[in-house]
Amino acid sequence: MATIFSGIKPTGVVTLGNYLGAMKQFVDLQDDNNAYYCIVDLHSITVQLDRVELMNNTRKLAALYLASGLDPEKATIFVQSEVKAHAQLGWMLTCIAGMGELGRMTQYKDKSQGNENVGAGLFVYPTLMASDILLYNTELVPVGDDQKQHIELTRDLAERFNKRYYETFTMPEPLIQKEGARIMSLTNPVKKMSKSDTNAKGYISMLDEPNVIRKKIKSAVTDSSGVISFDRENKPGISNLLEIYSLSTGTSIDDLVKQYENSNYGTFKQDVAEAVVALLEPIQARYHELIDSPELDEILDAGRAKAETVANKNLAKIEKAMGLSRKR
Ligand code: AQP
Repeated sequence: MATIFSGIKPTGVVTLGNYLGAMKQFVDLQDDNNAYYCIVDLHSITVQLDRVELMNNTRKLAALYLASGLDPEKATIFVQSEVKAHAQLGWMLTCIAGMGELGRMTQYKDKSQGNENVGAGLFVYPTLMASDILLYNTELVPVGDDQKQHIELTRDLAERFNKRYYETFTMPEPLIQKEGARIMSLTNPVKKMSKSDTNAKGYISMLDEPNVIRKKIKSAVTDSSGVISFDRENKPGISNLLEIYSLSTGTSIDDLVKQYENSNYGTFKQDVAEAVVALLEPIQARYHELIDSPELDEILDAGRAKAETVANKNLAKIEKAMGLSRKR
């Protein structure tokens, strides 16, 4: 049994990429582990968001966590900003992080590109993520592979803290799946699918209506060879659809390639779309039952209380290790 922590930013409605790369694993891991799954709203304010939209997104994400199969009896589900220790430890870790190492984070480089007024929050984001993870003595962090560099930084900060002060932190390891670790944009399959993409055709939201899903997959960018085979470099669009299809149905990519040997892209895309619709329809039905229910608030309140107890206890130890306590 390992301690697990992971989170998703409520910057928009979660995508099929977030689900296949992260959330699906969350569900598989909740049975035999001590799992914490967070809605990391403090991370989402690193970009400017409308306040009401953010509140709605937070609630939607909580409902989608549950609708996807997360069970509050097994996992602790909570909102990051409600457990104040995250921000406190985030500041303490910011003070031991270097400008150079933060500047090397590819996500920061990508998101700040060409923007001179980029927010300072985006720059220090990885120290808050380190705080989320280290606060619970986390051993495993299930993430998509875009987050690998941030986990490495978390380990560096933990090691630095342990050497400089006391042996305080557990070293976390990333848990990245072989398949689904990077679902790509439907309009530009060399770029990852993102919920904040300004072009909604690039992503499938977990709440897209079946006909919207069909349309988006039908217009997904592919190539002109007409052959259905897996080759990420030369056929990124078809390879991405094969991966989505495989993860949505549990059929291996090799079997799908054999099955579609003599098919055209039109038939293949239609079947991919139906597989995604079949995957998301039951999740959406459960989501609609939960979104306005008092049960959702009760679950989040209980999750906050549970997370807070562990986080506050650990924060007191970490503060003491750093000298943030009065000499009596
Ligand atoms: N395209 C993806 N394929 C596989 N996994 C993905 N993840 C994100 N996109 C993909 C994984 O989802 C988890 C939650 O991510 P996040 O919301 O905290 O941040 P993100 O990685 O920046 O996700 P987005 O959708 O791209 O958000 P925006 O557009 O707001 O920046 C993580 O485990 C991530 O790896």
